[in-house]
Amino acid sequence: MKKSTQFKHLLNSNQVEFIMEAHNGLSAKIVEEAGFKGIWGSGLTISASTCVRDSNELSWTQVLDIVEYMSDATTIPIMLDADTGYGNFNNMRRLVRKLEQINVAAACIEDKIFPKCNSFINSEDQSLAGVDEFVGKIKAAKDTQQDPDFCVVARTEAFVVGRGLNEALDRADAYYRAGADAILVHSKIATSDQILAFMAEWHKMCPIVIVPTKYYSTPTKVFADAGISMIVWANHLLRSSITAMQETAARVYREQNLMSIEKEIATVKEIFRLQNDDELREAEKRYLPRIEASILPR
Ligand code: SPV
Ligand code: MG
Repeated sequence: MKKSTQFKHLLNSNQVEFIMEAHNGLSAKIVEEAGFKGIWGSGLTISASTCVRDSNELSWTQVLDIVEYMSDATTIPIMLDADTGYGNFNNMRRLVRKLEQINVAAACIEDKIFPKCNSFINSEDQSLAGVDEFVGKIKAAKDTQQDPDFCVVARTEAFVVGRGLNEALDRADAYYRAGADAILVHSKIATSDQILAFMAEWHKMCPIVIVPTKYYSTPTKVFADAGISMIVWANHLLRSSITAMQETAARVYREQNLMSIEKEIATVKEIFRLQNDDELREAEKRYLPRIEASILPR
């Protein structure tokens, strides 16, 4: 099944679905091998993995170079966190064309202003895009896609910048009417109160996606009962790898040998497996001419 179709089915399934963050080809493959049915191409973790800020410091083509490796390494769909669409409606159209070419299933765009800033940094000072401008961007994306199953997920940052429930609902409603396949409602508070208040009023017009990074202590069943369609675990592979790398670097620096670390880390053989090295060995047997002993110089 096409990746876009897989993703559309996930969004519209009658149970809550989960997608996990990845930030390069390797982490994307690890997400798939863990059993996840989809990948969140996180703006935060893709930028952090290059050690630049989540403020559109990477150009959109640099982001897509990374996402293409993620797409090539996996068979499950990717939803790219495409920030604001990297510009206006016209940049959005070009983005959709390129995402389809590299087999990315969905783009999530947020109603902020380019260059965006991460939702957890000085968010009360951040501005929202005008509703009309953002609606035009959604329509432009939907009109551009060639594959009918490519999904555009519209994210509202109304709660994040300190606006209330009514504005979140009004924006979600406008984005849904503009053709968004789902709405991502973001919240940065430590409880799920804003999300649950939103769900109580939303009446299931289209699927709702959430990112419970800050309200992680809410049991998943609460979200399922509230009718949430998709949960994004947005940054947890990058965060766990940071901890692991810091511990390994510190220990090897301190101990000046590899003795204590060796048994706790992935083997080199495991790297080869993830790179699918066996396939190359098999292909060599098929395609690489053998150097016959008879033609070797004496
Ligand atoms: C991301 O993963 O880049 C997101 C989610 O947009 S958040 O960091 O919570 O804004
Ligand atoms: Mg982001």
